[in-house]
Parts: sequence; C-alpha cells; structure tokens
Amino acid sequence: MTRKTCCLIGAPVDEGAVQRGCVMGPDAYRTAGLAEQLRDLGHLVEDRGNLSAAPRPASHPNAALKNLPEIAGWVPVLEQAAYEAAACDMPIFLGGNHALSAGTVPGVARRSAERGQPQFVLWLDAHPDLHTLASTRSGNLHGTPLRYLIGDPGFEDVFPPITAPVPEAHVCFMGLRSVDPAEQARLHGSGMAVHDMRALDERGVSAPLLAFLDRVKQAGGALHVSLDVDFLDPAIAPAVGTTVPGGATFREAHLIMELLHESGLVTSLDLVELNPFLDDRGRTALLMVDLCASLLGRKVLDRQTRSAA
Ligand code: EXY
Ligand code: MN
Ligand code: MN
Ligand code: MN
Repeated sequence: MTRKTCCLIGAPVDEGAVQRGCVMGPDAYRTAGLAEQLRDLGHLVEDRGNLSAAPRPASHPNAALKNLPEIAGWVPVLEQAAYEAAACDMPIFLGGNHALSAGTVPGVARRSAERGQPQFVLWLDAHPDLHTLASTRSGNLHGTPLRYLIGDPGFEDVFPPITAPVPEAHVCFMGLRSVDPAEQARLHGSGMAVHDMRALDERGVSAPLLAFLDRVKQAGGALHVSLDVDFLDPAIAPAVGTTVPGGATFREAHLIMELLHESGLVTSLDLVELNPFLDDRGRTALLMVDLCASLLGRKVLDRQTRSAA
C-alpha cells in the first residue's frame, strides 16, 4: 500500500447548522483515534490543529439566513488553508458542518488547477446542499456549499469569487433522500451524477461509483470526497443534526471507502456534520474514523486472498 502524508486540519465550523455542536467535531475525531489508526496503516500524519475565523461583514436580502457574517469569515480562511494543505498527499478536513466545504473544495480545486488536473467531487450525503443564499428557506448555510463551489451565481459580495469552480459534470451524489424543490430544479437536467438511495437500493453502490471513478481516471482528475455523517443511516450514526431515515448501511459505506482506496484517485477528504453533543459514547465518531481508515487502505483481506467469484 502506498504510504501517504495525511494532513489533519480541524475546521470547527459551528454556525450554519441546525443544531450547535459541530464545533466539537475535530477533537472528537482526535479522541476517536484518527491519527493513531492512520499511523497504524503506515501513513505519516501531520495534525495542523484547528483553524479559526473572525466574522466578516455580510448581508443579503433573504432574512432567513443565519450566521452569514460568521460563515463569510470562514470561507476564505478555509479556502487558503485547503489550498496550502493540498500540498500534502491526503488533506483531511475535520468538521464542523458542511458549510466548510464552501472553502475546502475551492481551495483544493485551485491547487488541482495549478497542477493541470480537473477537479471532481463525490458528495456522500442525504442532502444535495444545492441552495443559493436566496433559495434556502431554513437559512442554514450548510445547505448551500455545493451550489457555491460549482460556480453558480447568487453568492456575490458574500463569498469570494472562485478561481477554479468544479464543473457540474464532475460532481457525483450518492445517498440523497432529502431534496428541496429548489434543489430538485437545479439537479433536473444538470450534468451531475445523481445516485439517490433508491438508485443504491436498485443497483448497489459498486456500479454507480465505479462508473464515476472511471470518468475521473480517464480525465486524469483529482477527486475530493465530502462525507456527511447523515449519508449514513441514523441507526448507526446518530450524532448529526439533520438525520434522515433510510441511509447507507455500515457495509455500503465501507464498500464505497474500499473501492475509493483501490481506485487510488482520492486526493482530499472532508468529514463533516459530526455533532458529538448528539453522540452515544463516541460511536459515530468511531464509525467515521473507521470509514476513514478504510479509505486509507485498511481492509479485512487483500484482493489476492479473497476468493474470486
Ligand atoms: N435542505 C435543507 C435546508 O436547506 O435546510 C436541509 C439541509 C441539510 C444540510 C446538511 C449538511 O447536509
Ligand atoms: Mn451535507
Ligand atoms: Mn446532509
Ligand atoms: Mn447534515
């Protein structure tokens, strides 16, 4: 297995989620032994501690928006930190709620563009997070990052212009099961690969994922994986503020991570929406660490040991 330098970057972004508590996410991953598990696999681990950001003046006509100055302060800090961390083999951003991806993805995409690599994104989530600042009804900004990072209008004067937007055809969703009308409208007819839970029920996780990975490989692309805790079924991952029944099972999630490892295409990772305040003796944090270890190469048997079909 290829030894990687994994950089851990804590992004304790608490504003923008429904329930406060994601601020404790980065340290919960540390307590759950993320660094030790990665070192046990032979990787080098550099923990860069937690980022912080001051609010920036920001306003928008949508009165429902919550904590806009705080998130407007986070995005440029995260973008620069992600750009710098993308010099590592595997930057791992420890959330914090999903609004953080409005900074991490543009940052790693800027690095990929410098390398002449197209950026791809795998969004593992019950939600597409495709609202603009105007379309969100809840005003929770963790429902908007994907719309921003593909370069859609509607974020001007609040979030910075993106130097390397991710082409919508380079986005793949898996696990969707809670999509608002405005998000459905943006998804319909778009170039995004949309594999909701029904698709996974009918076709499994391998076929859709392998098809997407083949496109990344053909393009010589860099792949950012954004793993939202609520992608998983709440029965195995209760520590998240936006649970939706009928999520991915333990095995489906592990198979995705193992296939991602075997592809060798993943160049950055977000672990988002963990809320330790809602956890049960750290079981959700431990599961997310377990999945991260699978993405970084931990497996039960080598392919050669496993019997063929
Ligand atoms: N679509 C709903 C909203 O905009 O409020 C729910 C968003 C949940 C977002 C979490 C991060 O995945
Ligand atoms: Mn999300
Ligand atoms: Mn979600
Ligand atoms: Mn969520």
